[in-house]
Amino acid sequence: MAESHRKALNGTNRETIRTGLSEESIRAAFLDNLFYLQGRFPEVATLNDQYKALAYTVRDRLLHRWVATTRAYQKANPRTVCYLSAEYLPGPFLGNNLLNLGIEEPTRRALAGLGIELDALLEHEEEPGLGNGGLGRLAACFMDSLATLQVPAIGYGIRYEFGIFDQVIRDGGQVETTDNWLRFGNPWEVRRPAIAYDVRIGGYTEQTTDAQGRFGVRWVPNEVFNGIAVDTAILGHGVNTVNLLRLWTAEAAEGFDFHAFNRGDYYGAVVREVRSETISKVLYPNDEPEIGKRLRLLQQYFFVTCSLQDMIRIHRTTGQPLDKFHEKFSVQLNDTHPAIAVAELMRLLVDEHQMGWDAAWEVTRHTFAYTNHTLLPEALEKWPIPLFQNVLPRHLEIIYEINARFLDEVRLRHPFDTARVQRMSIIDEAPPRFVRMAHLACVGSFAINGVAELHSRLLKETVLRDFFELWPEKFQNKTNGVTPRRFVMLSNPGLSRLLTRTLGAGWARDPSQLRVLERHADDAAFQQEWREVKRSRKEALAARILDRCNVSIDPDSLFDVQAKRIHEYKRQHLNVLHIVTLYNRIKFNPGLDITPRTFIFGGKAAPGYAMAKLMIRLINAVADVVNRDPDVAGRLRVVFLPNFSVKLGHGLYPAADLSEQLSTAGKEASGTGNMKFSMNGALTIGTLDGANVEIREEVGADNFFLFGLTAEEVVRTLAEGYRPWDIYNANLELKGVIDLIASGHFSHGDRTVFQPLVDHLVWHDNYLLLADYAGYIACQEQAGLTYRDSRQWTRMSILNVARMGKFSSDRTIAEYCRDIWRAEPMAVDV
Ligand code: Z16
Repeated sequence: MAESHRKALNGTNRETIRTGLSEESIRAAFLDNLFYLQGRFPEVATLNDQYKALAYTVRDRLLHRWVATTRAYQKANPRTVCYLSAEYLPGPFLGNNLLNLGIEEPTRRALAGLGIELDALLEHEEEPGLGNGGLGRLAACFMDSLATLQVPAIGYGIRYEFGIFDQVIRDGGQVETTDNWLRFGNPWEVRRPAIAYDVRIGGYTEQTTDAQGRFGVRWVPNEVFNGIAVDTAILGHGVNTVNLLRLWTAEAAEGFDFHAFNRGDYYGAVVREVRSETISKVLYPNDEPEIGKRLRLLQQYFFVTCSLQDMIRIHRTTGQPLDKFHEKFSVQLNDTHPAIAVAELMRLLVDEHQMGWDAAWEVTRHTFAYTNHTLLPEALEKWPIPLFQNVLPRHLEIIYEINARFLDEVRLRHPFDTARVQRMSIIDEAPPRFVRMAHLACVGSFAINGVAELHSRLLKETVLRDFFELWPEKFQNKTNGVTPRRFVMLSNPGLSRLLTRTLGAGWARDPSQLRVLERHADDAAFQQEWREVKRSRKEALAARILDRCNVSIDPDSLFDVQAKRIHEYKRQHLNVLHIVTLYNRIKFNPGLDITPRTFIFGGKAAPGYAMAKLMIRLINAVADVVNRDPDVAGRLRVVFLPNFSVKLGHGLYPAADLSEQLSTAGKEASGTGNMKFSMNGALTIGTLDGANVEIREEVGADNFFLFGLTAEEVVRTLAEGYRPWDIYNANLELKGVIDLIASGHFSHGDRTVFQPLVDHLVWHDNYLLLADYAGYIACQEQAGLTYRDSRQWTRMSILNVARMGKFSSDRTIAEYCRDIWRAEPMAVDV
């Protein structure tokens, strides 16, 4: 913590019930909050009362830093990063804020003095599940790093009333239930009713003429509602910077529609109010776009217009003219979800602020930068024109104008190349015609980046190739990272203590210092401590699994973990083929000496993705049979941990020995779970995909279990007419595994259950599981043997942690600041 900060907070003149950081101050504040905010006294307080009293106690301690930061920003008027993201997965706040404030120990003691256990309150917190997976969690890591690096930033998004569904496993399959995360209130948010903007929808446009005879356009909407700001403080680690996560919630424009009321339509007015509030009601639970879902388009436009109007308001308080907007703000588009911002900023500047088109375009194209997160063609967002026209008629006109000018540029560069013009157009002419959001994002941005080296290269060679040929200078790579505060310090305090004792405390802000660990990699005493840390996390996870899933697992077995969204390209079913392979080997050879393993899965499937749901069924079905079979007891266990979340991740990453990163090469843009596992000392078994490539480069090929085709080989294999049926017939062990699944062995004799999955594998297998099967099994065998050599395994584990410094999101953010945002750190004093 900055020394000035400690002084200011501990100085007697400043220490109040809302700022003091000592055990006594925290205890007094806790009791005060319990009484005055909850109306409770200790004897009758529920766990939730206690949790909230503590959360308010911690929030108070953030608040004056928040105010100090706002003041400092107002005074210095620094260049500010605005991160536009439809998703954020920040995880629970309490522990992270305690960590970043440096008051976990006094808080623990303060509560213990009242007979309350801090861990029980930490466990009670419900996390905001405002995202689907990697993309939302990346946004949260970026917010953490921006604050820690003291870079002025605002994260803009949507305050979904219901986040990602809760996953329950019933009869082996996924059942979705609503995530009512706000049920008990959210102590971290501050609602700002005064920060509200109009959001218009639908209607038509008409030409206008002003007093000077100039033409303009008026958009006459048929619905208007409001977006209200709801703010959450994001404190950096060991600094005073508190940045803003500003999420928008939708409300009716007036609480009461007098016009309707006068017509006697009171009921209709209330219904309209309810309808407007549905805009921020629920997160779409897909990691791929929902083509043609009107509400999803409304959500995107809703948060984008509120955010841009907010930036314009802030910019006007600086007294600078709007043609300097891009000097104040750099706006990052997190995927294409906010890409409508390109047209919306044009509309705001041209229609609402009377700027000429060319001047407005200069501002716009210097404001935005676009991050792409996928190469999967089905994941590229496009909106049917009839829908778009209906919801955003003015924006469609603006997009046509942007497109016309852009295509002129393409024609100038490539005369006679009409195919290219069609390929690059923002409009896809195939009926009913679509707006291609990635093209809009590319045309309106000064920088375009992928999220790992391989992904950025493939972007330039495949989906965005034409754009790369037109504007090579726009293309960059920014390899993803994760915050070591949440994913090492907070999740793995035992490892953190060992690291700090060995290296000093600097590693969390400067993880390149972890390299010093290399010296200890073969030190027997250090190795012993290392294993004890891992062992304790495995025991804790085993206890949790016994409690939640009623399965007992052996902490001495190899914990082999795959936690991520369920997707065919991520190939959880390849993992299952390995499990069934081992199962068969033991069945055929009961005395077989193999490394005992516990396979742990976690992850949600999109509710409409039938094959992913079938994969969950398969995992649970195999678990059911394997865990009950006495022949394999003590050697194989399989667990599906339901409802994977950031919070569950805290318990999972530190307990893993082996991290499964199995995506078909060329399909996973980056992956970030791969980084969290390795930073906690798990070894990776993986393909040359996404950030795996760079992880392997950093930790060294000897410390990584590599298998599988390369991205180039994948393309070639498919082009040459891939025949999985032949592989199935040529590999007897593989055939045995697939036949066993097909036979109904794992489905109570019912051969139909897994037939779609089996048929798909042997006849199509677009993700090349069968092509990679033999290599994967051999590689797993190697991993199992290595695990038995505990000195070798521990050495590899230590070297992984020592060499993972590159994957701190601080490094990623520093690169964005330098190469894209041109943003500088600005220290805040209190
Ligand atoms: C998402 O989480 C990602 C991509 C996407 O198109 C949509 C969603 Cl919701 C993920 C990528 O799959 C993953 O490889 C990457 O690490 C992550 O975004 C963050 O960049």
